[in-house]
Amino acid sequence: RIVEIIGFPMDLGADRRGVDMGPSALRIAGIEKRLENLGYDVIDHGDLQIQHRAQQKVIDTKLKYLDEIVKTGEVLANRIQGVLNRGNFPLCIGGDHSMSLASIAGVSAYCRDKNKRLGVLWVDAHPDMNTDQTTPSGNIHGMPMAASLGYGHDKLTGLLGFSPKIKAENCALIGIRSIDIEERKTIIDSGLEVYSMSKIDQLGVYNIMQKIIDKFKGNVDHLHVSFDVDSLDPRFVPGVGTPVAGGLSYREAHMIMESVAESGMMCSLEVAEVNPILDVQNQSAETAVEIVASGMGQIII
Ligand code: DIR
Ligand code: MN
Ligand code: MN
Ligand code: MN
Repeated sequence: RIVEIIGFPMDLGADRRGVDMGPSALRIAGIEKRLENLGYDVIDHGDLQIQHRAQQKVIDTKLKYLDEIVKTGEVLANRIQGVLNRGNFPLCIGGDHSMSLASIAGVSAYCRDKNKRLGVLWVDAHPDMNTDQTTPSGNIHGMPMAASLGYGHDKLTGLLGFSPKIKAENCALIGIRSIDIEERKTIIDSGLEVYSMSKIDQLGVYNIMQKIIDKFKGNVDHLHVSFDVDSLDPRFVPGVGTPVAGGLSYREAHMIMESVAESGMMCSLEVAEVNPILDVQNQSAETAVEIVASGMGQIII
């Protein structure tokens, strides 16, 4: 099986600087070798070109850097479609989570062509369900889940010319512990299944993942996993722009991805929000690489 890595050094979707170095940090942490050790052939395409902040103006403070995010997002979406059409596995490495608008658009376009039902597992401290109407920050990395479901600004929901990209009933969110007040209304309206940290405390990650996978098994042909590394507790992953206490333990994060691997359903994966500037000795990227390996089938014994 061939894994094609696409780096998306996007930092226009969030306020804290440095997340554009995420793809480099993941490569330095040995992502390619790790996958090769699991038996994959790996093609690393390097990074897509994204204009720097210094070359941009903030035009709309409710949707900061909208045009460049949409423009580069379309490029990424097309590239992912290409990987899937070749029969290969796309692994997108970010970059802030606004990347997901594009990756999900690309995967969704592919699924539409091939008549496959798309499911999304969203692992994150945040549901990323803001719209231009509800955002407290104007940062597009807080909006990709909403946009994929058809909520928000036309330019975000309309990527590749169709909307919505996913159905709420085919999505599950896990690790959630930071929801904005207005954002909550959109979540309730959508009917999304949200497994908060509190639910994880009650039921345990293993049981929740069995439930999620069971549901996907009957309804989904292509599972896309979007992994925001701030889902982990900041003790393990300090290198993130928006750390939130009370996150996934190291083992809980692995358990999520081991369950995904065991299901055999994952057909595309992305890792977002690694920020080496805020990190200690690249440990966040190293942890992210280990988690990717778990998702791609690495098991101890
Ligand atoms: C916050 C932060 N909800 C916002 N979102 C983050 O700005 O919309 N998502 N950090 O990963
Ligand atoms: Mn190689
Ligand atoms: Mn996120
Ligand atoms: Mn997050």
